[in-house]
Amino acid sequence: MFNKILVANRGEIALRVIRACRELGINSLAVYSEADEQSLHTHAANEAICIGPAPSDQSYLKRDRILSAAEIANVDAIHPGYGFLSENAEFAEQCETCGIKFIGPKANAIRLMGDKATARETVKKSKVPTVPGSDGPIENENEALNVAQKIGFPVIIKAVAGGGGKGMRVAHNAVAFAKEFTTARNEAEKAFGNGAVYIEKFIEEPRHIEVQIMADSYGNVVHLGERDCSVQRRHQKVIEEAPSPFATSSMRDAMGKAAVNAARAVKYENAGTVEFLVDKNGNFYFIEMNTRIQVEHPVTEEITGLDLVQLQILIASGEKLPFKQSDIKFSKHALECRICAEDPERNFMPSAGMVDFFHMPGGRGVRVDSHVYSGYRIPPNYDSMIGKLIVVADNREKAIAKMNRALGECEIRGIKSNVEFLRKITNDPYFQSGDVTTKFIEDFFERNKNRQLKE
Ligand code: MV4
Repeated sequence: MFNKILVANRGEIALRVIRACRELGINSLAVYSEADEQSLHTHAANEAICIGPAPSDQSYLKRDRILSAAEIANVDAIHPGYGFLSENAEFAEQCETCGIKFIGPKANAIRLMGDKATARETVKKSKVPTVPGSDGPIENENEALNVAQKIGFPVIIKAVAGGGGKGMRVAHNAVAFAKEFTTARNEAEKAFGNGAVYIEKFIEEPRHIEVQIMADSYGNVVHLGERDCSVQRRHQKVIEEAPSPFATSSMRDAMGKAAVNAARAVKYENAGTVEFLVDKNGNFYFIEMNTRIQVEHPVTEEITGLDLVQLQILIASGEKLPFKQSDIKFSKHALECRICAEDPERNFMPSAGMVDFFHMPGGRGVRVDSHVYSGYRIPPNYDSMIGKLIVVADNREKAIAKMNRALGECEIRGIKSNVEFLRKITNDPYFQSGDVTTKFIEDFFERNKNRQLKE
């Protein structure tokens, strides 16, 4: 087992990894930017090294500085968390070259899944259902139009280097297609330095359901069930839950098997998430694989009783998965709300600054993963998520009631937060019914606008 792990991240996930290390008896090294000297991760770790100024590209994204810190402190492994360098294949490779274990998949698997067209083609060969579309990237407009006409409109044009919703365009007919194709290519070139795009049939009002997988370095792969992340705003998840209120046990089984096959297709190792779009008839289609631990991993932990971050560390250190698929039992219902420093009344504008007072709920079945405390100053340089509120209860209805109660106990002063907005969602009858697609928040605003007009 490792003696010391460098945590190459900040905020709640850095703290989450440090806590896992401590429970396993492993020393932790925090790296921090000048803006994060007073951040909890800096203080919770056994050691801490400053790696540069506040902007991420001068600190948390500086591979050479992080590797220097790793060498100076003599760490055995690096946990990248999510975001930053977590899906950077070159960084994973550099770690291995330096004799430091990267806690995550091999660089090759990151690379294959990072190219979204290659990912599609690779899993398609392994019996994983994909959305009807082009075979790989498409260069030429005529060829693209042929594919679009073959699969039928509407179609969606996606950047090969994209993911998370960036650089996507929808075309509803052949006339619009020419324009959208060119725009998508130009946007992709600008955003990623790679103009390559591919085409898929556009699935209307899908659910976003993803499957957690875990794989060891001996070829054992299991799935840990699904998470429903349909409640999103501008491609940012807002509420996640497990199990999905839409998934039947046969869907769960089939998606689980497909996710395991997707992981096997790239000889995947460590924790990963296979994303599917699910249409109204319950057909599911692979769209992407995320090769990291995800923000919403706690809902899976709460319904399986497993510690995913500890498992990541055990697997990286060369241990076998301590269970097989049939040992994994799902029970209860978990919900997660992402608490963000933002102002819902000003179009969710980020709200950095001094947190004068910060009180989080507690009680049975309530978990808070946050790096924030009273008197903490939120730097303006990073993501606006300041914590996650996770609840678990016997069923979905009780979990929603618990979440509503817990949100009511949150007290955050000095900055704006989305807590009241989250609470309104938990009170929404459509959310409560579980009939929720990726269009939910848009519809939610529409309904509430009408309500205000009527009153
Ligand atoms: C789609 C789609 C409809 N059809 N692909 C958005 C994020 C990226 N990971 C994939 N996304 C989508 N891909 C096809 N073929 C609709 C979306 C999409 C979406 C997906 C998940 C959650 C929220 C979303 C919001 C808008 C669009």
